[in-house]
Amino acid sequence: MKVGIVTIFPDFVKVVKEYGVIAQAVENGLLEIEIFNLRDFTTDKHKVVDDYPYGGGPGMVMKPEPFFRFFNYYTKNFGKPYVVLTSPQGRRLNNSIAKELATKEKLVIICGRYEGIDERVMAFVDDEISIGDYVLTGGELPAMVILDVLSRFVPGVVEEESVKNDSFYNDLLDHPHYTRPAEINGISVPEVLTSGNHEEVELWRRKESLKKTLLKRPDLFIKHNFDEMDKKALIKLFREMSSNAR
Ligand code: 58G
Repeated sequence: MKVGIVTIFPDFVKVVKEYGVIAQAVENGLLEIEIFNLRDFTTDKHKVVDDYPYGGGPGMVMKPEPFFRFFNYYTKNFGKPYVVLTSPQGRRLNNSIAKELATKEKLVIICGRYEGIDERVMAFVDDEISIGDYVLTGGELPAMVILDVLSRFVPGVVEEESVKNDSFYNDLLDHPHYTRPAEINGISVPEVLTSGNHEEVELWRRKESLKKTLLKRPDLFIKHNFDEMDKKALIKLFREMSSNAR
């Protein structure tokens, strides 16, 4: 999959492809990330990308011409991309939207700055996405968040098992994790995890997921579709909670 990010701060955005799982995915050819400097698509000596708003008012607006020249350049060279604009007015990002974006062969994410973008650029925009109900100084951090979350759904980027875990059970919070040593500061790893009983481990993890979700995110808990393992885990959890109360 090919992802382009259009920004006036390419150095700020480029770090997203230089670390961890995303860097590996780029190395393995699973992800192709290209960062475009919007100023490269200006024609004037001073590479101006903003201008005063018609009608007056505070702040500046991103000029349309550099975007038009970018879309023209991109489409001529690579074909028509799916274009996302990061904005507080967009639909709220979640795993399911990320999964959808990960199916696009060519994705372009536009990072806005200033007060906004000339409305005529919207003719090229397929999708507006927000990462939450707050206003940032620019769309670069949302673009990096979108790239990060969608990359987990590009086949081969993270282990199949962990995507499966995530997409099947993403309406529940994660269970606790432990690694060596078996005891530290007088606190031991739960016995079941060292028992070697895979089924019991699975059930314990589900119980802990359900418990954490119920306590921290009751909104997610009530929406959850409970399967057979959930029911077994819940019975275990209720027993445990009521014996703690006695
Ligand atoms: C309209 C108005 C379009 C995304 C302003 C674009 C971007 C928060 C989010 C803009 C953002 C989010 C101006 C600065 C968008 C630009 C940018 N803030 N919640 N700020 O995802």
